[in-house]
Amino acid sequence: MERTFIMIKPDGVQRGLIGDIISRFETKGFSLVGMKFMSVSRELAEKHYGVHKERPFFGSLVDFITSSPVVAMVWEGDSVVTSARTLIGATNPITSAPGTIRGDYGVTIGRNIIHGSDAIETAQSEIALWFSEEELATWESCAKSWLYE
Ligand code: DAT
Ligand code: MG
Repeated sequence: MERTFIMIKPDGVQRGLIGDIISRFETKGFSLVGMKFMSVSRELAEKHYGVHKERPFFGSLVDFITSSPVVAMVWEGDSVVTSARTLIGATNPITSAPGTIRGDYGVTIGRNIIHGSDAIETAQSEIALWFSEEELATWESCAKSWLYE
């Protein structure tokens, strides 16, 4: 089964969207395999967004992610990496489709509520960066045979 890394950013936490966001992944049919509510160190934020370190917004992005707690999660399911990106919506919430998390709740790119891994390999490295093996639970949902043929 595929896994992806999802993070509810400080704005999503502060705006009271944790429950709604988790609910969207649960009702879609994905399984939670790891979750923690945590403050993010600059070192972790800089590693997580390392691919953007030359971009002009890098400093403010790291400031934002470290400004208030986040919810870090790992979700599992068929094609969950791509599907989670679809549930999340386009990077800039002003153009994200209605019905997506960013489309429903955001207005600016620098406050876009949630992160989701962009590819299977990225998901693997982000999961390893944020979680230890012991923090991830391997389990099977009782709904599995009703979700998959
Ligand atoms: P995504 O989060 O959709 O994968 P990304 O990887 O291109 O988007 O960028 C990571 C985050 O950086 C994004 O969620 C918000 C911020 N960001 C991206 N482009 C930005 C910009 N032009 N100005 C300000 N923040 C930006
Ligand atoms: Mg990205």
